[in-house]
Amino acid sequence: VRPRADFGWTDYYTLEEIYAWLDSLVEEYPNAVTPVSLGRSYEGREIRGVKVSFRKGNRAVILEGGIHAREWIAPATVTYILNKLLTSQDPVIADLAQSFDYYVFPSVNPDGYVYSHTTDRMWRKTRSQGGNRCYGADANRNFDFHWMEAGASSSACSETYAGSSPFSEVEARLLSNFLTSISDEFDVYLAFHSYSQLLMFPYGHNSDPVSNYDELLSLGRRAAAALAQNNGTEYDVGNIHDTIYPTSGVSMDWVRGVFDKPYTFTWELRDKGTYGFLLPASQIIDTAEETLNSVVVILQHAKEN
Ligand code: ING
Ligand code: ZN
Repeated sequence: VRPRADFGWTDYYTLEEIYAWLDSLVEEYPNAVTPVSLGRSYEGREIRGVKVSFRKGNRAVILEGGIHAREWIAPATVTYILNKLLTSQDPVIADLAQSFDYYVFPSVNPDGYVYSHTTDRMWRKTRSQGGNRCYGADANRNFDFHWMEAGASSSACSETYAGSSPFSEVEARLLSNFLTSISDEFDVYLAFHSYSQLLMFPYGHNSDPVSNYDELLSLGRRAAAALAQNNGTEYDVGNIHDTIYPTSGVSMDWVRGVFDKPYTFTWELRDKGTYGFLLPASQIIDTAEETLNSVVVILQHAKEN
């Protein structure tokens, strides 16, 4: 485990290193950062995160990373944003850090993340025992909202295996239980994937516009414009169904569909296929920094509305 001093987003970190870093935040910011655990994964690892709260009475924002194991830029970006919330001297970011509480989960599929480090770099799913000697389900097809209606597979060996039933995967179930327990607290849900450079909002199961479609589209476009400012990185913006492909049982749609949360977005981070899931570590900081710019636009809007 590299020491805290070496946690500088110049490399991808192991689960152990990310968790050690979370511990260091709790130590360094005892009045603002508290540890949160969703419970234990299929293989018994804790699914850990932190709550950041500088003020009483704030509404909350959720950051979800790593539901897909091989998308290493997602936990890297989520931890980068978390760090900036705690350390940034930029008055806009410092204000947003004070104005919301944050529940931050860098790696909600820890078994898969570890497996992608130790055994199979291209692993996506959980590591539960499926059928046909295949392992794992797609935790981002396993949520109980229009489960298995579109873009999900009932074959245990498929990369998009939806699981044997909604919330069959303990990781998805624990995340949903936690979100349910704090559902009165939050209005913003931000999930991070890679790759394709897309910024998406609900839904995936059909293309019917959500009630605030126009607001989300224009907000998403403004966020993408802010993202592009640093490095010219171009994102497409729209609902899941029309922007990437039909899907169902994904975490964001469950949050929107069950709790009607107004501001739910999913990023497909860099790149557009040159490196794909194997995005070089030398791109982490630029990716995370430009992404933060888009997050800021969304949070400022949420704050004002
Ligand atoms: N793509 C996402 C997937 O789960 C996605 C796209 C994310 C769709 C969130 C819907 C919601 O298939 C990757 N690369 O994982
Ligand atoms: Zn993904």
